[in-house]
Amino acid sequence: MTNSGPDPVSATKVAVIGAGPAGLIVANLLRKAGVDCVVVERHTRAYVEQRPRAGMIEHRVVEMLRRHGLADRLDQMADAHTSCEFRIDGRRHEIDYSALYGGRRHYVYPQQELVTDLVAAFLGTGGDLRFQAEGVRLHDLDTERPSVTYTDAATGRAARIDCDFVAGCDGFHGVSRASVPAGALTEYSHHHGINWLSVLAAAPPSTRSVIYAIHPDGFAGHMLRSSTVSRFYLQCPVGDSVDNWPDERVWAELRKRLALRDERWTLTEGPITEKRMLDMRSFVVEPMGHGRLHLAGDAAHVITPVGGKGMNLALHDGERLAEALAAHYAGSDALLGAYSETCLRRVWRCQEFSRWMTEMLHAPAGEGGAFQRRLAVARLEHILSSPVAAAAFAEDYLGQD
Ligand code: RFL
Repeated sequence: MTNSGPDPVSATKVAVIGAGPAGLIVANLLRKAGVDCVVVERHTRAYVEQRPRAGMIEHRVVEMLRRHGLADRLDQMADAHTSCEFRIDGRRHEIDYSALYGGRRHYVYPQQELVTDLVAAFLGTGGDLRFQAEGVRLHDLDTERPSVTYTDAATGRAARIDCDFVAGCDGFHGVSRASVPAGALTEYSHHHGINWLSVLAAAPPSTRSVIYAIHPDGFAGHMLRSSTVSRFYLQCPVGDSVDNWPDERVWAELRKRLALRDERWTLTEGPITEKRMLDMRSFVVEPMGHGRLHLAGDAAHVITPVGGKGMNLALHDGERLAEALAAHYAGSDALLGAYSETCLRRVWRCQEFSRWMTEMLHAPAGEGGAFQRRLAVARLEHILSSPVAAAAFAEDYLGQD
């Protein structure tokens, strides 16, 4: 993109909406396959490269990034993880999931670092990525030559991109899914009946592996991001607000819910840099596209952070979509025809796993939740005592090949 902005009218094969993990993997892989594409992104480059979100990348996804030469910095910076810890009633139980699933590992690498790498890789090979594209609209999706219009916020100029396909990778609130005619898609949604307070802190991790704590006052999670930053989660009632959670209350509640009964363990605290109330809901749309529009990532499905699957699904969709579009230009539409079904199979598997894990980790506080808490503990004890159950957990948690 130049300072004078893009040409008012341009043509490409694939217009990619959104420069998140899904859109950027589609764009990078299409470029590698020699398929011309243009990416339009609503925000600035600095914004997308600094937006903290996910942090756990599956082994399979890292291998895909390596295959395409997109994992150099990840390989230098990411920590590989092989186990996680559950805390119930103040006692810790470690699961060495890697040993249970062929030595596969998780990689802790913040989402914004991956986005930074994928933006650099795309632009570095001359890719056309247009930031600050305001008012994006999709047209003629039912025809063989759809188009995308927007206004370049930096110059105020209107622009149009004519294309063969649109890859809708603009997240849950994007314009792509909303552009599909009413009734063409079936939506499935579920609210899990809890909220999570999500906290990002400039605090070194107090653990070597992720901690999931089941406590009578609610779930608490300690996630890893880097040597200087940690993410924490606290279960809250639906309708709760960030305003009810001053920093002192956050730390007090984390100390209480994560505490160990018979061991010394200290929670390292630090300045809180982000606090958000997460509405714990799941959503899937079927099929993942309409006409010449194909949806990928959060544009087609959202999943709670339980199990760390959202970004991994977005990258999986993106890989499948790029591969299918490349095959189309090589003369075969079989992969494109199967795209939605292929992705949805993994999406529903992950939704089921995430829901299962949500039920295990949460129970309503107080007397009403006592029965469910016992079920949650029984479920966890099953994984901890049965090698078969533990192996099934490991396969889902690490991501099926
Ligand atoms: P994204 O990342 O939302 O990117 C969409 C991009 O599209 C742009 N956009 C538009 N551009 C043009 N025109 C429009 N009208 C547009 N509307 C939107 C946006 O600016 C953005 O750049 O979607 P994508 O690529 O599908 O990626 C999905 C992932 O970001 C998401 O699933 C994960 O972050 C979910 N998630 C986690 N996933 C994991 O795999 N592991 C984790 O540990 C994990 N932790 C998390 C998470 C999500 C969280 N939040 C904030 C929802 C933790 C949190 C707190």
